[in-house]
Amino acid sequence: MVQPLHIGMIGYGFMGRAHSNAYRKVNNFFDLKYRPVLKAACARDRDKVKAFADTWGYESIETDWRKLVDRKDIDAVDICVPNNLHCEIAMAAAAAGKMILCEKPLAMNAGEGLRMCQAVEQAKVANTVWYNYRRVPAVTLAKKLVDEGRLGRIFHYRANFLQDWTISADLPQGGTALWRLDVAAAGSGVSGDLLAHCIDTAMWLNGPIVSLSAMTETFIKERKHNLTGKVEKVGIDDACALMCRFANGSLGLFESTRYARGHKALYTFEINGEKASIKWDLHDLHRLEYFDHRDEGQTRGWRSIHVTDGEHPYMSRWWVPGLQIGYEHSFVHHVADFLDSLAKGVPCQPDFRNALATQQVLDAILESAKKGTWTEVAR
Ligand code: SOE
Repeated sequence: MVQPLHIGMIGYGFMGRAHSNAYRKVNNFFDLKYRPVLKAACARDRDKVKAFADTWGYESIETDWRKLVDRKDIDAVDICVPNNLHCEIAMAAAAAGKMILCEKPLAMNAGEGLRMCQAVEQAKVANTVWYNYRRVPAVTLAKKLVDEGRLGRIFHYRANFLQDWTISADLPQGGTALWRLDVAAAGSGVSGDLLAHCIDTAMWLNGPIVSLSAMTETFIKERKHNLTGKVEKVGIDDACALMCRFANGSLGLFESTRYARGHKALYTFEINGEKASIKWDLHDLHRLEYFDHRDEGQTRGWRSIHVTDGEHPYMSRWWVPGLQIGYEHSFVHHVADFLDSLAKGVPCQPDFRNALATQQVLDAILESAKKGTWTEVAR
């Protein structure tokens, strides 16, 4: 018997849509013990949240997240609001005994993240953070190849997340659509928003980052604030360059920016090992490039693996070999894995504790950039 899992969604932006879509589709493609039921959507603007609820099929609405968290008919709370609300909502949800699915980054900083970990661990509620790129099949395949030891000793990890949507100085900061530019709501800029994805994937594939040196820049120093109507200082990092050491002795090089003209969401990573290398590109997300030095010399070269076969991660659930899936499916996979982890009674990674490690790296990045020094990552 499939059991219902009643979802309470807080927020209705881009991620509210991505997650709702995943909840609706997951049982059509995966055999699971649980089925998400879209019980309630919550946001301050009644008309907007009503329209969102109608579009995605939520049974009811709330305009105060505290009411949603207290509702007896909600099993799991999905936090899709700006970063400055993650901690307060998660603490209340854990205290109310709700499972929590929280958007990335986990929190504004590691201090908040730690409190969130303690709250869910004390309440013993299932929890996960939506670092969705782990569940793009080609990225999951990369993890499998690394874990099988095919790359041998790892020397280099290189990643970028490049965008260009904030170059205009006329773009305001703050408010519903542009909270990512407001340090009070976001905590940081590209480091927490984009680099966080790269760091999560990197530590999943290549282990902990132990020390680092980072450089950040805010290219546009002042922007009109949507909430006050005044021109205010910009407190976020517009761009970040990072070099670091991993615990396994490999070197990491990362860049994230919203000022790379022409790039909309170019997330790429490459890993170079003693025996083999792999690389991946979000713009071509169903492919994994693989070079194996053990191949016969004359035909040795980069293989472009079209990750669409039934034997590839998640792909047996979708179409026939050769037909690809996309960005939205990474969220469907995350929900499938979350529901499966509930059935098995195991954590769904990244859980809060795992995502805290990324938060600790993010804190070290901001500290290093501010002080201009090499920084150890606190654990
Ligand atoms: C920012 O533009 C953003 O939407 C991030 O917030 C997401 O996490 C990333 O996946 C795509 O870009």
